[in-house]
Amino acid sequence: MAQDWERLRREYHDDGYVVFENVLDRDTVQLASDHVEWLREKNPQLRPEQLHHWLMWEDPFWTRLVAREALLDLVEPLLGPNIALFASHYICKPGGDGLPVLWHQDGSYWPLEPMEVITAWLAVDDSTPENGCMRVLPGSHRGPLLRHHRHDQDAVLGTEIRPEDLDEARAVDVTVPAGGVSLHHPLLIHGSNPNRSSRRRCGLTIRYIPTSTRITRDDWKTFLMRGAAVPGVNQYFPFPDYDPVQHFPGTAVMENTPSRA
Ligand SMILES: O=C(O)CCC(=O)C(=O)O
Repeated sequence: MAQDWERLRREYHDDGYVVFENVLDRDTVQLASDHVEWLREKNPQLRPEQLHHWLMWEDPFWTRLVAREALLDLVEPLLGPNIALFASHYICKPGGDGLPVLWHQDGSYWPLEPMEVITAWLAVDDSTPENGCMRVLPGSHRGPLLRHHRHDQDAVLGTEIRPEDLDEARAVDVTVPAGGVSLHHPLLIHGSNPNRSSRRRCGLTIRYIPTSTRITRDDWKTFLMRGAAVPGVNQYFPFPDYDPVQHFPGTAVMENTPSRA
């Protein structure tokens, strides 16, 4: 679907985030939803908010999902034509039991030089205040990286910006219908409440970098999504082949669906 690139640039620049609806088609979103349940069954030892990128490295459905043209089209106006994947993580908050994400800035965690990266947050379910949608402090990406402290709460991340260090009254809810995407800046202060509803809230975080950004950890796998690699910066891995015995069966189905809604 044609998107409003001017709105994208303006809101991302001014507010540090922007929301687009109907980015992926219904069938692909349903496959992603089934994929999450498949992953949860395969990894019962993990909290469903912690379905992390190392599970993606050998997963042909996941690597192909994050390479959908409609997603890359959204980040290209901001990152340029040469795009790689840094990481991806399903944060799936089950109804009644989903953990919060305390206030943080992504840029405090990541092994990237420079910190040029954009998160695309794909709503696998309708994401609303009731089921713990993302909350952001608009414009906070134009401020500094704040101090993050360790805490002892049951939450998705182990550190937080303490509430007394920010103006929580300025927070806005980022409501995103299933199939929509919010983009956010690595310095944007954001988080989310626990899921107190009976409805699952699953989002897929996808962290895209320009190929000029170096991943400074050796034990990392990354994939080239679009355009060209910069020589000497990052090693890109081939997408894993699909094996119907060990992989999510929806992989074959998705390969036959259009990459743009
Ligand atoms: O899914 C959430 O609730 C939070 C997402 C988040 O913190 C992120 O994408 O950086």
